[in-house]
Amino acid sequence: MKKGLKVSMLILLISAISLAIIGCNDKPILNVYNWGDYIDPDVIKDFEEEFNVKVNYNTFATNEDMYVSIAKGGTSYDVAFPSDYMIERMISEGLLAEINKDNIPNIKYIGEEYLDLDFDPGNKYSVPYMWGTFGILYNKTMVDDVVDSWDILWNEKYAGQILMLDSQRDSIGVSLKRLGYSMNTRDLNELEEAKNELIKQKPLVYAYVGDDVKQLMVAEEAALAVVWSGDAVAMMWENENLEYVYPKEGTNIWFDNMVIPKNAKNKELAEQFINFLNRPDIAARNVQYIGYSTPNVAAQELLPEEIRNSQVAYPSKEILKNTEIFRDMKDMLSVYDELWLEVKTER
Ligand code: N2P
Repeated sequence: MKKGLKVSMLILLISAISLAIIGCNDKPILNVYNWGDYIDPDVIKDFEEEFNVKVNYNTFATNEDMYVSIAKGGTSYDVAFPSDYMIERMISEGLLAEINKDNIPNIKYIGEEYLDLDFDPGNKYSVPYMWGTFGILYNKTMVDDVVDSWDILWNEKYAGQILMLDSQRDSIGVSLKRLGYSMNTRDLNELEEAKNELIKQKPLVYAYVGDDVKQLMVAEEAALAVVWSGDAVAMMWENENLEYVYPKEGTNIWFDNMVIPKNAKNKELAEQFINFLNRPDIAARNVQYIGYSTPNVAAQELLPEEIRNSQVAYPSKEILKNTEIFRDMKDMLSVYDELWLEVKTER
């Protein structure tokens, strides 16, 4: 074969292969950034099929990790799922795009108590996804004291059997609440005291955990853990010795909403995804998979009675009265950051 012919055949072959590759990949891509263990994978598949798109799904473990990737990272995400105080911060730093509600008609299914909250008045930048509390999950066969106070997490009897959340606002919040202080305190003496208590507690702590809390508690490798309510529900499905308690000193209530970062590449598709997740049948299915509490009233009605009536997922007004929502600490943020760093690096 002549050299010229060979070269043109090679070019032809390369173009055919590239065309085939492009052909498979020409679907619009939605970049999603969510907490680990926080969606039913089939819900993503259904969205991909129904909208003929590809979802790139990435996960994070804490609000702070998510913030760093979005504020400083190179990846542009189309949808992310921060909590209340972090949404407040991202709005104030101009990191979020305004959401076009015309593309989210399913927002009508959200209960009004989950809308128009202080961290995002008018829901200009965020649409509710899940909400919950955190509390103490304990194993009834491993703990013989009454569990009704954060104090039990400082009881030496349970040394090596206590799990704390590897999440700064949550763990600092536990320590502050136990001392009778606000989880949003700006008082340096209170913060110092909370820090010293966390350092004092450290030898009793088996580990600071994220999603691995589930495996450890279900396998009965620890007796007591600070957990988010939805994870408590999911763990109680797996092990009937587990019980969730709202400590009497009070706890945190949180709201995880969906947002669109300002540098999103596919804003309209992001809005379609947010709308899809608020379709009552989809939201109900998702909740039954992950265990968390939905703000979608129409979805709540589709849930089996044992979930709908669960005090863990849907606590009474009485319990909710004794909860506090995290606020963005703004100028005090570095104090909280430094405090947590000291706790984590203390030996
Ligand atoms: C799920 C994480 C839940 C987030 N693994 C609590 N805000």
